[in-house]
Amino acid sequence: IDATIPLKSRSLWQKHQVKKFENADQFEGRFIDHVETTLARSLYNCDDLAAYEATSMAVRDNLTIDWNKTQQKFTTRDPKRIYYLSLEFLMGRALDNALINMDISDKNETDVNGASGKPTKKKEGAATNTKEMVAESLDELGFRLEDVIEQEPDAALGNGGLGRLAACFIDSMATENIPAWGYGLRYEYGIFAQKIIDGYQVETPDYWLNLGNAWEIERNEVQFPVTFYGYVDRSEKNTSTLAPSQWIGGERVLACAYDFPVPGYKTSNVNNLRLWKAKPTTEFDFAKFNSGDYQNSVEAQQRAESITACLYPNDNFEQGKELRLKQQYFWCSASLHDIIRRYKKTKRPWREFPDQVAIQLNDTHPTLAVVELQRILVDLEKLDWHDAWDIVTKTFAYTNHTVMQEALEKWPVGLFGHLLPRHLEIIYDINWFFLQDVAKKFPKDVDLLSRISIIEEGGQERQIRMAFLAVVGSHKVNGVAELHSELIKTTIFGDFVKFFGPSKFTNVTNGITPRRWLKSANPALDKLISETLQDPEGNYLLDMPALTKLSALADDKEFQKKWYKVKKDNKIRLADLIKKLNGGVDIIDREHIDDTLFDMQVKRIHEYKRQQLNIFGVIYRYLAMKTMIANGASLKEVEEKFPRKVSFFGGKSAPGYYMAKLIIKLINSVGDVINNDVEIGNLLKVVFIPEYNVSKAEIIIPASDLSEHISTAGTEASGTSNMKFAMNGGLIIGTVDGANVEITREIGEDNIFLFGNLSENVEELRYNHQYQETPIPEDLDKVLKHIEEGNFSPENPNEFQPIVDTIKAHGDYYLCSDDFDSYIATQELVDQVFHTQRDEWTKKSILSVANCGFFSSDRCIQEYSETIWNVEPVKK
Ligand code: CBF
Repeated sequence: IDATIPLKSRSLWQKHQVKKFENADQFEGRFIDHVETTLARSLYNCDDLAAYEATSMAVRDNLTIDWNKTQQKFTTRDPKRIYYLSLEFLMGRALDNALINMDISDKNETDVNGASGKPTKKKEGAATNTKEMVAESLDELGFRLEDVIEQEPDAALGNGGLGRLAACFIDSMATENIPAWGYGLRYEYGIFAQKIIDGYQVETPDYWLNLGNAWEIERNEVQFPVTFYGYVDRSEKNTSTLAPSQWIGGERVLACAYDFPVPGYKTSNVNNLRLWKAKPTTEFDFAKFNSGDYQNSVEAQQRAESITACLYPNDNFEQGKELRLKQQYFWCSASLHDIIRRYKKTKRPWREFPDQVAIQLNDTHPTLAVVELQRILVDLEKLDWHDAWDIVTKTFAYTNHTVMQEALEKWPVGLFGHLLPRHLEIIYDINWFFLQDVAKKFPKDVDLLSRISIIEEGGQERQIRMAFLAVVGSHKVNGVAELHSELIKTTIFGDFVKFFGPSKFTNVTNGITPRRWLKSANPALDKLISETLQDPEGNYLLDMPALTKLSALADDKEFQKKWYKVKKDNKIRLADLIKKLNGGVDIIDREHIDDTLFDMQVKRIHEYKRQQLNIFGVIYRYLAMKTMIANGASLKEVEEKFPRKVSFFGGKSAPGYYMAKLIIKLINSVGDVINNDVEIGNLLKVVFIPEYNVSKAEIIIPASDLSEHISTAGTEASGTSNMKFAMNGGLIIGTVDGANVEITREIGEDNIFLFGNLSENVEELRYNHQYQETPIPEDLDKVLKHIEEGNFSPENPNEFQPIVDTIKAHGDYYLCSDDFDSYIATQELVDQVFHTQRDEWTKKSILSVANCGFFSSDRCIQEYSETIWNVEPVKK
């Protein structure tokens, strides 16, 4: 259907063209409009929630206007586009971010698609800071912006690092003016909400859409049917799997698009995040209906919606459930059809597809897109197999996020072939051609073929190795930190390096968006930095390496004072949150907050991340303090040896991960004992913050003095919270793992506390544990014995035995025993610097911020654009 408005009607459209609000008065008008018409409320019943909704809709109106212009511009200019496929987007809240990003102070920017269609200049004298302007307006209207922002539920459509990385990347793609769209799923239930009951994690559903969602645009006009099951028609002449084949599907559902505008910082370009929701088709099963089975035919339709009902709550672990595979295909198929529909509008030939389209696979979850594109090209567009494959491999690139075996996706061929019979044939053919090439190149290496094959044989059932398929189907593969990118080349993809050569493999070290993780999360630090750099417009947030100028002030006493004041205020802000979460009871000793080290480990709970090592360290400290007291030391003397400290933990465990859940319980039980021990007073506290999510992180991270990134070397691909802490002036204690390595390089080894074994020693240490009894260091042994005696679980003394056993009886896979002594010694060094050389500490904190510009996700997007996607910014 050509829905274009005839020429004669266009002037009328232009006369009534919707305008963005550009000043307080216009915002207030929009706000009241939305309260009265969209929400059907009035000044007599407008509460904070209604104010949040009306504010968001007014802001969204502005974004939508810019979104339309941006998309029109891209259609006209037809640049190469990048599509970022991610099963997770851990967005957090949108309002504050939008207010910061849509700053309407870019007065000098030329607005290409102004009402007249001619370039126009933005009005002089427009408000300069949208957030302040909206805050003032809301105040006039009877609300506080902080309370209004608090009403928004987190969009928690992700598990952890991978999903949050995708959220940072789409922010940076918009900021960098890259023509980009994100594609994902619109889960009705994001990651579960975590309650802590009697110290145990209890999961409750997070129905985040309960109150509607002001940020999404439901696109009823964008729908694609997606097919599952069925069979491939091999009757008559249709015998070759390489020739166009007909897949007669069984079940059909509809993929419906929901769009989320993604504003960039200081640009009027607005990109798009398109999330799919599954709906039943309008086709009705008349056979069932006629046989009187109405109830069943309705139920079958309702089942369609279950595809996008729930995010799988696993991080770094793959479960192999059919519904998960259905989610993946549903999302890949809808996204590809949408991408192709857009491409076809350009009327370009297929061979130009990779010149116009780059698709990034965020982990192996979207690897089916490789197969689906090959199917579309061969079966529907009737391209020759090899021509199609050439297009496919030039289009895709793949980011690997882990080397851990349990996290690498594999699908049993039986389950896969039942759900996607034609795709299985295509995978076999891809593998067949690939293995022929391998055999040609390495005719004598017999084992190589089985090692490198996309199909794993030898187990109970053959499995499809999705990571191998992603490598074969992509033109570039990248890891997410230097160490990790080297490791993938020598471990999981070693054979592929041999076959394809090393140039296919590259590194793009992760990053984070400084708009959310500095300006929005830490307004006080942002203010101090802007003042110091004489940058009232906040331009440094687009050029983070400019922060190095702060280094010159690292020794300046006056500046250090201001710096420390920011940290202290953030610590108080966190103490307030903890008090609120604790039913109004203060755990943190505010009187001594200056002298109390806030030590944090907030991230998913996982044995490889070693929260257990951290809590063993806490127990060690506690026991040592108790021994001193028992030997007659005064509290003052104890404090000299073990200065004041609060150990914060936060994070979710996958619901089915027994050991991680037990670690949460141990942390809480240790907290119960220590926090109630009057003998040690307030010298040590342990706080587990329930329901760690993006909006809590925004309060927790700026308050940190020290944060722990202590994974077994070689296990954490990158980590991104390490960057967030460094960017907020928190120091790091960490292992030589993931991005800690580059953080050290950037900020200097004097400004980070590294400890532990290196990744190159891990294999040998593990081997030794397997064949010899694990030697337990004396101090760790005391800790483990204390746990085994039931001191933290008097009613069930054996409760934590499984944790102890992982070390004593099961080979200590995560090497806690090997790193314990060095961890404790490094913690002692931390204590010493924090308590006796505070100026030194503050200096390190300033230098961390000054030198962490490299970790802006803008730099990542520049690197991806130049070295992998070959896309260019489209600015004005
Ligand atoms: O690359 C982003 C993050 O991804 C993970 O969270 C993942 O899910 N595999 C890794 O564990 C992190 O190290 C990494 O920073």
